[in-house]
Amino acid sequence: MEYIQTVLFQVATAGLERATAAGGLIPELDEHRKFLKQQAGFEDMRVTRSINPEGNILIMVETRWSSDESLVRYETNEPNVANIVRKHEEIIVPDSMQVLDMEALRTESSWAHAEEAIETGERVMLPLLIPAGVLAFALLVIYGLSRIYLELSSTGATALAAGIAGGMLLAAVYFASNPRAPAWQVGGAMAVTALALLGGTIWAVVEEDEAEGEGHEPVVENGEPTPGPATGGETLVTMGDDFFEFNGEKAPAIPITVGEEVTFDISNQGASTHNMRIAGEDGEYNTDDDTVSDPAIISGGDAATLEWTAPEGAGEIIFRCDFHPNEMIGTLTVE
Ligand SMILES: [Cu+2]
Repeated sequence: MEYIQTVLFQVATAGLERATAAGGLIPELDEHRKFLKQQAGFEDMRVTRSINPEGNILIMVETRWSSDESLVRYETNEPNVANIVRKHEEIIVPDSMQVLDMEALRTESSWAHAEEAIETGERVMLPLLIPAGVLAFALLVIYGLSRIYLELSSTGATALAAGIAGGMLLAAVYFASNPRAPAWQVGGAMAVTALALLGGTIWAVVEEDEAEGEGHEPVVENGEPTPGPATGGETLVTMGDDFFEFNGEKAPAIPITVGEEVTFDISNQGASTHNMRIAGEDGEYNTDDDTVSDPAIISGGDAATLEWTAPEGAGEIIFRCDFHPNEMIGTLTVE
């Protein structure tokens, strides 16, 4: 809140010259300003004038104070505007002087207080916002990059990693050699990184969803599993993390006709690396008569084939993923 003392008085037109002359009222009020600036609580002094209908000069001297006490202290001691004006009463229109004490209802300083309150709020918020922002950015980096890598082929992921490393190196060299780089450059680099990462993450998540959707489509028709191509030709086997799937069945038993040549079309729709290894007729893995998918290591999102000839006798032959040999298994039912 602001407190204002207004001293109003009139000077006859004839007295104006004396008022402005050296040693006159107006120079003395200017001098008084220096004294006021040293007083506690003083904020501002304004001298304004106008001509009233009688042709006299109406002068208004305002002094502004930050508190009631500072104004009262000023008024009850000398010098003050009122006693300076009284010393020049020969040029003052008789009985024209009025002294008013006023309280400002709304002032610049109340706006200043509001700003101060906002600043205080910012001071409280900043220590919370900065770590929260850093955490969000770190999570975006971890989640986003992992999603993006999983969606890329191994060559693409290598290229992306090389690109990111090169970009980080360039940025580090630039900011190290320009330690006083303006804030907008640092902020801009971070914003571009965050946007690229966000865009890549959205792309990766959308791609993954589409891949999942495709994976489930051919599995069920009219609510019933479609019979697989039991004899010859191509047999579609999909891989997830960590299971084989055939006709919607996990750890499937795939029917094969005796003596048939089968080509398994393998689609790794998981994120992990898998493969498919069919045991030999002895039912053992890693013996000479195993058959392994081509390639023998199938990255997430990649495809492979496996050509296999069923034995002449009926029976069950097991297959597995070498990377997840316990849970990722299936059976070929030769009949
Ligand atoms: Cu596996």
